[in-house]
Amino acid sequence: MSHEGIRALQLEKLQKQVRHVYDNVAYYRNLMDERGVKPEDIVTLEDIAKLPFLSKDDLREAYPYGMLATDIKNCVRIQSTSGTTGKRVVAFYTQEDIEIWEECCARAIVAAGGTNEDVCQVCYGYGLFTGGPGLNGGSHKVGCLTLPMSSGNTDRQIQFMMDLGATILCCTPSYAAYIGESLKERGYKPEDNKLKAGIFGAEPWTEEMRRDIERSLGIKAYDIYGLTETSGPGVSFECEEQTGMHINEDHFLAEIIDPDTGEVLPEGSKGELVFTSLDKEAFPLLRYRTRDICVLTREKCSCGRTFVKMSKPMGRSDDMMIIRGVNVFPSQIEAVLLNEGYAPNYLIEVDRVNNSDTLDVFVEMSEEYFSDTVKNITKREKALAAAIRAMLGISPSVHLVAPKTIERSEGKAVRVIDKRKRLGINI
Ligand code: DLL
Repeated sequence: MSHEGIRALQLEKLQKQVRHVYDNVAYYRNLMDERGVKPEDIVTLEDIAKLPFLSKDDLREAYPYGMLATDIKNCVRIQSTSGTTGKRVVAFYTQEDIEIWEECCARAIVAAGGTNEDVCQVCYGYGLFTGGPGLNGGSHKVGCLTLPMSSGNTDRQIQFMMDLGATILCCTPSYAAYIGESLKERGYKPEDNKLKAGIFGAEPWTEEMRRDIERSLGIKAYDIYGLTETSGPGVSFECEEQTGMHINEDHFLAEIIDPDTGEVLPEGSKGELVFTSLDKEAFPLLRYRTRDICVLTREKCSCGRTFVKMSKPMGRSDDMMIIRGVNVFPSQIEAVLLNEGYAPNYLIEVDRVNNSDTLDVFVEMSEEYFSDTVKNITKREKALAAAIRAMLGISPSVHLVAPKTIERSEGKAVRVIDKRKRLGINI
């Protein structure tokens, strides 16, 4: 489709979508009314700037049903963000929403060379996380033989991969790297497997990591992006040029804004990515702030696709980290510490060792605990690690340290040291 054709389609869908949201979502209608904007004020695509933004905080406030734009009887599924046990983001889907989502994932598989002759091994997590269900549905739509493996149990992954001749692998890039290492440890060479492509996303990864994975598995590795709030993976995907991800613009309208002022920035600028879902029925978010920082480009792509391309996310405009594929806010860890009777003197250290993320939490003990036996301190560390695991869903290493040994700060406290930055990973 020509750029003009895409814009015309987007405007038509946007006008319909704004009306749908205004009529059905009281939360957003109030935001629009506060700004004095009505659905009929959207006359051109640029008029989208008149609409208010939505953020994760709005979704938390409206939890669980406040953003639902259709009757529950029309919804057939929910998916949810990883991580928090508090107010998660819960996204709702009608059957039509699922069809479109899976179509977007199918496009990603086709762009990676997938056809109905492929065997597609999906080892993203299944369940509430969108990765497994999204790529599973996309793989069905392409007509691939789908292996719904979910994550973990690497022995079984390798057995099925080799015995059934998987040709496409879908998982997080860190898990792909781990599978590569595990194959090598078991004496396999890259040419021993039948894989030709991998579709990897859900966390930041570098070009170096791409080359590593490509070498160790003997494949071409493609990036895929998405977030629960916009339905999941498949908002954008890489083609064979591997120079950014094409956004499915017939379903999502992308803007880049200045994260501080909210001002819409011209194409080519680096800023925060904002999405409007153009045809979702159940959970249609308008101007949703992703907090992902990136650049959009409309340069002609050799693959022939005309959809705009987004760069890999270059960081975030909030303090969310992605650790082993799980979204983690430092405030969640702090909440556990306070709950467990510790003072908020702590330091979180994140690193990536052998392609796997590590999470270390250093916490000061009170004078009273400090005089404890080593056995008791170890017991306390284990209990705290279990409490953090219960909150985040991933296990940290907890280190209780002597009182007053964590550096105090005079300004903003430095709570997080993300050593993955040395690898060029900005999370
Ligand atoms: O991670 C959806 C997904 C599943 C995408 C499988 C790709 C593959 P959430 O758990 O809601 O959804 O996390 C969304 O993850 O805002 C980004 O910060 C980050 N993210 C997702 N894909 C990429 C990627 C899924 N390819 C958040 N590169 C987003 C870098 C990514 N970061």
